[in-house]
Amino acid sequence: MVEKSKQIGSATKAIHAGEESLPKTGPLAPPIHQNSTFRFATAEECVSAFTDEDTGYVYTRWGNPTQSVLERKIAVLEGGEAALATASGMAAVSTALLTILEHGDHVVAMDSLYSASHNFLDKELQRLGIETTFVDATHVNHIERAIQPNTKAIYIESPANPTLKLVDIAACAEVAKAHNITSIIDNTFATPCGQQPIALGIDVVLHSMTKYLSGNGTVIAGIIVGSAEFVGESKKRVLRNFGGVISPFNAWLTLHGVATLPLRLERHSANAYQIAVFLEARQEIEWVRYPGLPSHPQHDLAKRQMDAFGGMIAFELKGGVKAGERLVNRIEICSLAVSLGDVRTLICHPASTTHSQVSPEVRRHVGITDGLVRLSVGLEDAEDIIADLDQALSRASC
Ligand code: LCS
Repeated sequence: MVEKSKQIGSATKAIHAGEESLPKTGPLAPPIHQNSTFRFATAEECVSAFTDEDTGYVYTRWGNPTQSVLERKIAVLEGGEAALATASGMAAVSTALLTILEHGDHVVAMDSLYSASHNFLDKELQRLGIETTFVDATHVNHIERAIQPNTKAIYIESPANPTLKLVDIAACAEVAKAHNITSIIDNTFATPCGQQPIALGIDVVLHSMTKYLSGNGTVIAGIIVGSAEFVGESKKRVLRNFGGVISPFNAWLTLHGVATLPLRLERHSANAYQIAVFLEARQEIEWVRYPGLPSHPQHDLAKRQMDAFGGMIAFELKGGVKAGERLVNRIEICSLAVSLGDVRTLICHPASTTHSQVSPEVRRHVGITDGLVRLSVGLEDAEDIIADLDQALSRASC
């Protein structure tokens, strides 16, 4: 019912999708199947599960009932045919790309990406004889211009970590389709409740579920969503053999997190908007980037393609790195931590932490300045986060 109906809202999907497969009588909340292997009554049953996975589970590296509930839930939320959960967001990035690419292939990727994704595309794929051209994907014509006869994938992040740059997703998908290239988007910052890339024409959506999807800072996990054919290939050819599978416990924690995602995202977004407005008015701050602010250079695009602007803000302190250090040393309610999408407000300095693996030249080129501070706005009362930032900014400028 939930899976078939396009009319059903995302809050209902987040709670009920994927759970249709559970027995009608028994535990209400999806239980955890914390086991590595599965027992069969007969040799025929065992052979049949090996050859046709729809007939049963064999071994948790191949799949697990708890994982399946989570995968159906996210596939329905993203509007994709199927999903494959992975051990981390990076396992989702590498698995999706390795499903498509072979020695001699080429990728066009956005230049502003999460650092490990950038490194994977730049360094690790190069070791396998796969070249990546990085472009400023905020102009989709740059993507098209970089396409070569051997280009097999276009890879973007929107909003990008931590610059909050956006890509015109529908235009990017159109370019990919015109050239018969697989388009992949990392939708971690927006979440399926804030942006629906598959409806905009993208082939493959992936997430670090470590962030908003699980939401409580308890899990490392990832997921790939796409056609049943793509997801099947990812599972059989890559994930099963490379081994980066999700644990049942992390799948279970995540699927209970996802149930509250629509509600959480509303609050993350409402809080972030208030805080972005507050920051923009502060004299200690050079600029603020938030897709929901009219000052965001791509605000019109954000309004067109996003249903919620999310909880991520970037801002530049006038005093650069030193002012940033003073600010993070003075916060009391916000936490100095990497990661994002947590119920708690997290603050970090990407140039010295999350993006320190990216070269200073690339950081400068994509706009990760030394004074850029990233704020992952949590679910506390907005007034309390603002009061904390207010006291920290006032004391940091002394
Ligand atoms: N994609 C994006 C957009 C991310 O922000 C991250 C992690 C990943 C993929 C990788 O996911 P993971 O393997 O960690 O689950 N981003 C982090 C960050 O900004 N701070 O710490 C991790």
